Amino acid sequence: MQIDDAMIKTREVTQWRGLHLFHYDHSSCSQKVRILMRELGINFYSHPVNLMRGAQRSDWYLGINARGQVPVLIHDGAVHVESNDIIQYLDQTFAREGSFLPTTDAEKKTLSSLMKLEEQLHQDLRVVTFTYLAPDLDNHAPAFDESLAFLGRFHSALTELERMLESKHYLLGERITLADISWFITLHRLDLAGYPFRLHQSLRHYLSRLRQRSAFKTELAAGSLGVRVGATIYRHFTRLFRHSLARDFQRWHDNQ
Ligand SMILES: N[C@@H](CCC(=O)N[C@@H](CS)C(=O)NCC(=O)O)C(=O)O
Repeated sequence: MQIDDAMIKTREVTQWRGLHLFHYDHSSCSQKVRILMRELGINFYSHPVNLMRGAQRSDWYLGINARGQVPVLIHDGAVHVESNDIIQYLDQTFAREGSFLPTTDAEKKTLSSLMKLEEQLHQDLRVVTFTYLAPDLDNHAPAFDESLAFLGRFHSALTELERMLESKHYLLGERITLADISWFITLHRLDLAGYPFRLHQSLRHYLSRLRQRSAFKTELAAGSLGVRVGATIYRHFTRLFRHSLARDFQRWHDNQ
């Protein structure tokens, strides 16, 4: 989605030429954009926004994106937000051969509903992230829902994805598309958090296949080593002594 020029208060960015990305290493929405940029070999000026230090709430940044979120793409002075829109825009604008857009009308419709579903589950993914994977240093995580309804929403979405993958390699068929790029980090994080992927075997194999692709593999290995090691220790500590997604999932399941 392109932000209306009149809404941009930090006027200097409207003069910027080329491609600029405001992003954060560990933001799922930023990760999907970086994966596509790697896949398409797109170079960009990088503007890291440290979400753990609240940099997204500076006046300067709010003057670009009043929502105070990453990612933001600036292309020749035009400001774009919403990660799923950004990846579509990038593909439409920069992919020569090797586009990740679907071709048929039926596939385009499915892409749009898959992206909508991924976006709808974004708040639930934040709950998963800050409950099972990372400390909420900036105090901006959504509240934990004791009813565990978020796990039910993931279960029905993953059951749907599993059904789509039973007869295909990728969500829309035999060719990788933006649908796979959009969903990958959500699935990867659920896996890291301990979601029971044994219930979705096709999805488990699909995830391993995607992780083998160079652009995806590089993204997963990116970010500072200190943060990645710290997150791994935190994740195991949390699982042992505080919250376990596998145990919570079982609790949710038993209550159905
Ligand atoms: N629907 C938006 C969601 C963007 C979003 O929630 N970004 C998170 C990081 S993944 C963020 O900037 N959070 C900072 C905050 O909420 O303070 C998109 O897909 O781009």
